[in-house]
Amino acid sequence: MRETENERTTFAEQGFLLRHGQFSAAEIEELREGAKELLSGSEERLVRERDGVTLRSAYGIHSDEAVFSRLARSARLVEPTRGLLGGEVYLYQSKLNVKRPFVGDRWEWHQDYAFWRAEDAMLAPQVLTAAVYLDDLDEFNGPLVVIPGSHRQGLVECSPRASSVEGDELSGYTSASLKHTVSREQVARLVGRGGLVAPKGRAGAVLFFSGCLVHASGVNLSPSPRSLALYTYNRVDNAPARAPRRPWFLQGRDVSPVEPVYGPLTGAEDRGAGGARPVEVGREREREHRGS
Ligand SMILES: O=C(O)CCC(=O)C(=O)O
Repeated sequence: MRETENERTTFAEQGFLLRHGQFSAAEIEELREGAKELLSGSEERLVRERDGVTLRSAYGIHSDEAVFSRLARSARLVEPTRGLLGGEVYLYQSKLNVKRPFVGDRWEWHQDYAFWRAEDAMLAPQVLTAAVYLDDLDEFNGPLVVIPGSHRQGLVECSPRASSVEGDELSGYTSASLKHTVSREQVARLVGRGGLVAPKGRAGAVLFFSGCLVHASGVNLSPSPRSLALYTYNRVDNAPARAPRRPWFLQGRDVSPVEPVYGPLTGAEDRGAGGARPVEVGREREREHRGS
């Protein structure tokens, strides 16, 4: 489960690492069932496409559904993450991104760390995201597309866009019109050096990618759905010092190290270890955020 030296080198050089077959068909089935619940959950944390109807994302998924809570602590995500980042980690953000057949929209070229630095004052890019493939990702259904090695440039300059929807600050972090994007000139320059890769894989694969990796994804042209569960882990010693300004589901509050849970996500095996317990801190913070 822990990363090999080869994998560490790949991640350091390329900024991403794809592991196939990390979750079984039964586990993926349970996650897909759980995803249906998430997408009918708290409206405050659901994002829709520009048509205002089609679902795009659900945020704070570790706090809602037991199986997504167990996934956040699965050793299959946490162990390699600790190894790749070189220290204890805490959960910074979690979300489910869905691209519906034919209508799932793009994500513009960006670096995640640009958001976390500008909006949350995160100290350094000691942060990565583990994207769990809940569907097969191919060239047709809007896979992530990355520029290998682009993370080694650090933050690429970008000018923040004003809120894309008047009075809706969150849309700049979650919609198809992002606040911090990488310019076409910069993308062209970086692609000239590193090329483009769409890490394709079957449901059950996991893509680990650096907070500084330049990435994007296109629309879903196909009749197949495309869903990703994304968990962002930050190194504990890299937690922002400033009091959080964004809601808990964009910037995690609980900076205690995630204890990895071993065993399958399904069944009772890992529940004795607290595996089925939703992460309560999220809910407490939600109440706090709402002032109730
Ligand atoms: O779901 C996608 O295709 C892209 C997600 C993404 O770029 C992100 O979460 O930073």
